[in-house]
Amino acid sequence: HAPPNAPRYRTLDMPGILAFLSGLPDLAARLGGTRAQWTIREVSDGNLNNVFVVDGPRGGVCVKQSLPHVRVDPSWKMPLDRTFFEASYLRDIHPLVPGLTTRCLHFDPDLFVLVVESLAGHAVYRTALMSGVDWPRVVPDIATFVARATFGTSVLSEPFERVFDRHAVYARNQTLQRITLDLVLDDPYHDHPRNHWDDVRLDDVVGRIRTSPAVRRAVDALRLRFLTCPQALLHGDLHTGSIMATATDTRVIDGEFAIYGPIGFDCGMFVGNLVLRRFADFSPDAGRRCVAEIARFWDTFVAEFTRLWAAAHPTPSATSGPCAFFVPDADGASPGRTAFVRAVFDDMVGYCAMEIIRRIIGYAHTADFDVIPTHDARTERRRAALSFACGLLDAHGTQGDVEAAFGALVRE
Ligand code: SR1
Ligand code: MG
Repeated sequence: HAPPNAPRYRTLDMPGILAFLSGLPDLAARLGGTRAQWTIREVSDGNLNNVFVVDGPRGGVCVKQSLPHVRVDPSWKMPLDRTFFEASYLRDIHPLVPGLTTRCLHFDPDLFVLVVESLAGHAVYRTALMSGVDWPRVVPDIATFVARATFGTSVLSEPFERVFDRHAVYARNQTLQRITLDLVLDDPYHDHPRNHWDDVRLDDVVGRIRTSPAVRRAVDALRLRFLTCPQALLHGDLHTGSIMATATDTRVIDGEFAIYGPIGFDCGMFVGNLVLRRFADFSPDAGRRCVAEIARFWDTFVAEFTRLWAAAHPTPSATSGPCAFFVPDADGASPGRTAFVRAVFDDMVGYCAMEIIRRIIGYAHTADFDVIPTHDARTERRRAALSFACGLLDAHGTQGDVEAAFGALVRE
């Protein structure tokens, strides 16, 4: 049934997807051959949408369609506009990170269908990590992605008028912003029917998270920053399931949660998922490797972000650049830049902790712990991850570097 504000909408089945593509000459040419030669398979993996991969003799495409409800819960009704925001996000950031995401090939505003390049041979990074791969390119690639996509959509690189116009577009992405506000930043910190965990042995650590005054202060501040600190265009859901990779190629997908917000939110969600993986990994050097990965992420992010900043504001002139008050001092550093990057670090640490917590006690859990063979061991590792996240929030704002914030992972 078509929602009242989208009269031409219908959910496409597989023959419907093939018919849709055959009516688009550019996409049909990309696939090659005739419609009878195309193959289609459903690859829906996330919580929200239908996703299909279509292959033809010449190439393949990935087709994503919004549903009028959450895919994994049809009783949870939802507007269709999320693929519009994902298409907009890809069009805005692809020029900034061309090799690190996919190109938007087509968006249909009646059917809310988005078509992107297909990533043949790539694996969902979370699944790859669970199978034990070690792909050293992914972490620095994601750091580079975040640095370039956020810097390039901020007032640090563009006139504020253009940034504010774009911000106004994504400010309409309220359905998914509400999901993040509720599911990531709010529900886990009080009783809510969407929360769930399957072992009462987690109750005490959940109680600790909810009653610690320092944790409550940090959570309140981070929730407020999410809504009041529109530093740059964020991916908004940058967990390891939003990354497709091979050993040598990394692509960020699924930008439907795109919004303006604090840059450390994207950093923290990614790092939080690395930490979740660490707690599910029993290999003896898992902690050391995780701390090294987080350090590599942060160092690469800072190097790229400050390189872009210095290149955009090369001289200490009061009138140059889109945002002249961010010029460096004569020695090339900048007190403003140092403070900005430090705030991104604090946000990264805080949102990392909130991502860990919501993935264990909130609505949307991740598969990371499923590889652990026994229920007792799964509970013990979840408990350890929650305690670690609680510690991050307890000390929030006092950890000056990766070692101070995450060093305990070596011992966990
Ligand atoms: C109802 S949506 C639940 C979660 O799935 C998405 O991938 C986001 O992470 C969201 O929080
Ligand atoms: Mg997703």
